[in-house]
Amino acid sequence: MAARKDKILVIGASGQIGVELTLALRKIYGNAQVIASDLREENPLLKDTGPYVSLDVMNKEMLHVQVIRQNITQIYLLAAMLSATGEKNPHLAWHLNMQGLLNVLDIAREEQLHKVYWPSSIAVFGPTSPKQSCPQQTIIEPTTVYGISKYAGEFWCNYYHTRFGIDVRSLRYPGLISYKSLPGGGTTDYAVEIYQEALVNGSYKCYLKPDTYLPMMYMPDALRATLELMEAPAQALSVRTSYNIAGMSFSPTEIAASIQKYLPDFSIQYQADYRQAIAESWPQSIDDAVANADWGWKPAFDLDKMTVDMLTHHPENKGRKIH
Ligand code: VAH
Repeated sequence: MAARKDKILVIGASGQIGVELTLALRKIYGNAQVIASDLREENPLLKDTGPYVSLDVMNKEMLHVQVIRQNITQIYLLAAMLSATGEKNPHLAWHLNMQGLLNVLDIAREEQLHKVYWPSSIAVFGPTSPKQSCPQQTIIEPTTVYGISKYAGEFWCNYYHTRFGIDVRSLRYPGLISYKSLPGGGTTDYAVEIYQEALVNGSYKCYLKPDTYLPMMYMPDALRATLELMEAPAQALSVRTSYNIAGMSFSPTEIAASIQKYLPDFSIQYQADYRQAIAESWPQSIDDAVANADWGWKPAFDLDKMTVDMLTHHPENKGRKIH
């Protein structure tokens, strides 16, 4: 059971993960106990569900003032520049992803925060990592700025835990798929766009090749993994860099076939772009045995179960029956 006195600051609360994680945390801790923040406007889905402040994670002084003024005890840091956008703005991606984390870790130390959550990604793995069942510990040589920043960040989390006793926890998310809030700038975003396009246009032009397998996860599984990790007893955690977690792996051909089971007229075309090389640098599947052993992680959604849920609840569904 979460400690009621805890007060949580979610940084990046208007993003794809942030919106749903904020709503999930508010259900556990109470609306007033979870302060949502972002550089952007408040996501409409958060309206009237709890406090919202405009905040730039790069402004360490402002962030520190908010943490003190709001009596924050936990920070969830979700603000980051993802892989595809990061390759167009390498220095900005490095600066935001790294300095944002260091600002939060420093304040966590100065204010002795109870817990910090920071997401890493399977993007830390590179072409020299095993393609199938990529293990928790292996050769890790990222080739994108996003992957480099996430891998460096993992070591900073481990350092602040070991050196200063900060209870910072992290997951290597696969590509995340949801219908509530759109992602931005990811290589795996095709798996979100395809459902929207299937419902709206009945067809989708995919920027990855048909047989490009990638590790993916439905957002409800990602949220549950995050909350289960954060609620796990500290002594159970053997990993203080970031845990591998797996949901499913599929290719554009397979997700298209899954959609066609429920929308038979859906068609897909392919025109690979620069994101193909990023996707090919990553593993095709992930071994999450350590997360299972340490805190019992198990995914609940496979591809067809996700497809039914996505098509049924998608805002563009317009009342269509999916069965
Ligand atoms: C991206 N959605 O595509 C992110 C993810 C595994 C990739 O971290 O950049």
